[in-house]
Amino acid sequence: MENMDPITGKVVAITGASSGIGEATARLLAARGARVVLGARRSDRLERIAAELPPDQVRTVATDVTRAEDLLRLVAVAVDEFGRLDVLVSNAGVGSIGALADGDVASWSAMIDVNLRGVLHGIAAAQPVFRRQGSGHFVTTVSTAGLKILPQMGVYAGTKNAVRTVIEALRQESTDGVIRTTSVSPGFVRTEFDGTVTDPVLRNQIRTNMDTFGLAPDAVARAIAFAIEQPDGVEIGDLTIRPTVQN
Ligand code: NJP
Repeated sequence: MENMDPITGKVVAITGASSGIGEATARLLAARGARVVLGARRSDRLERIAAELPPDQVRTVATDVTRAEDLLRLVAVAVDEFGRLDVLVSNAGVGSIGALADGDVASWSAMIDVNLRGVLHGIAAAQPVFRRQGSGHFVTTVSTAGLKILPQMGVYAGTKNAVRTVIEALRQESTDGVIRTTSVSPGFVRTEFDGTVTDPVLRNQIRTNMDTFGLAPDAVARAIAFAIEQPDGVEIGDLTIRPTVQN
């Protein structure tokens, strides 16, 4: 149909859809006619968001990305309910930020499980579906923390840059035109992300930055939509979206 929004009708599964960037992305894509499958652990939040979207365009799936089987279920719900999966937005992430001297091995491991293993679980779950369909798009939220390395953010940035590396390999393994990949690097965005920072001083600093100059989550959602709305043959590989005043 002429003039139809290229996002209309797409089936998009989103992890970390219960707040922040994931929620904003779900709302924006649904408003543009996409069918969205929302994944996160907080089902109550997912249900509240879903209740505000057209019922025929939304499904929710309780999803812990550290569990490979949960990603399989998220993808299966998209295929069972909407007939296919066009895009997986792997957006769930935590920020256990702190000095390496803290030696907080438990928090590092938990963060690796979400930020890196969680993305791998999504690739493993969605890639067979994308290949069967002959098309599919992985959009992954990484971070400007991986572009400009800062103290206290080493392990967090490490998880995000590990993901960036995996996505680049996936891109090179997929130059047959079936799979598109996009890495999205946000700077400070006003979300609940500070909630996962354990160190109270760092948490306050990050909250202050977010509240002072952080972007609205919708700014990142619009960048994600830009990558998704491109024709199949056009891959937007990397997008960096930061507040103009962020150093
Ligand atoms: O933060 P927040 P953002 N399984 O806390 C989910 C990156 N980023 O929107 O499970 C499944 O509002 C959690 O859901 P729930 C950041 O690294 C941000 O800012 O219900 N989901 C929630 O929906 C992350 O990758 C900034 O608790 C899990 C979501 O993740 C992405 O942006 C800067 C989960 C987090 O939403 C979205 O974060 C930057 C699990 N095990 C990168 N654990 C920034 N905000 O400034 C967590 O460079 N979630």
